[in-house]
Amino acid sequence: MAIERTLSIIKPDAVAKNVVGQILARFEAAGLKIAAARLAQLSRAEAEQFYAVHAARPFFKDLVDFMISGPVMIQVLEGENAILKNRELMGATDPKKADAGTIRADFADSIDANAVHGSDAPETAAVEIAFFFAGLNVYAR
Ligand code: IDP
Repeated sequence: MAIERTLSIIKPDAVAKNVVGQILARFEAAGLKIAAARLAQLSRAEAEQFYAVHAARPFFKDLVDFMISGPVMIQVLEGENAILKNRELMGATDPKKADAGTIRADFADSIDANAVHGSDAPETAAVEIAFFFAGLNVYAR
């Protein structure tokens, strides 16, 4: 099994609900280690660039508005199969379709306000980690 890193964001809805600790505890309980972390208020330009792949989608403006509506908690998770493991912990994009016991099933309200982001592949993980942690320490654990 490969040790991977993935980029995780606890979105503004979950930060506002004060469940950052509960979500981080799920990552830790699943064996994922926090290799870097910071709380941030994204600018519109940052959010637009981060989600540029969705720029042509009808929900793009709502997604950007939501992502800048309050602070987010951004972390690098490290561990065996971290990318897939994180996606499994998150659950489906639409919380109504997310499996019971997943973060989105337990903490998300809608497909717009869906509590967490997680990289979906090694290539996107590398780009997303560099986007938020360029020049900052990421610790091998
Ligand atoms: P993911 O976050 O599960 O990887 P993506 O398809 O990459 O899902 O979409 C990025 C984000 O865009 C989602 O987390 C969600 O917040 C938002 N989104 C995706 N599809 C829709 C939609 O059909 N309506 C509204 N928002 C959406």
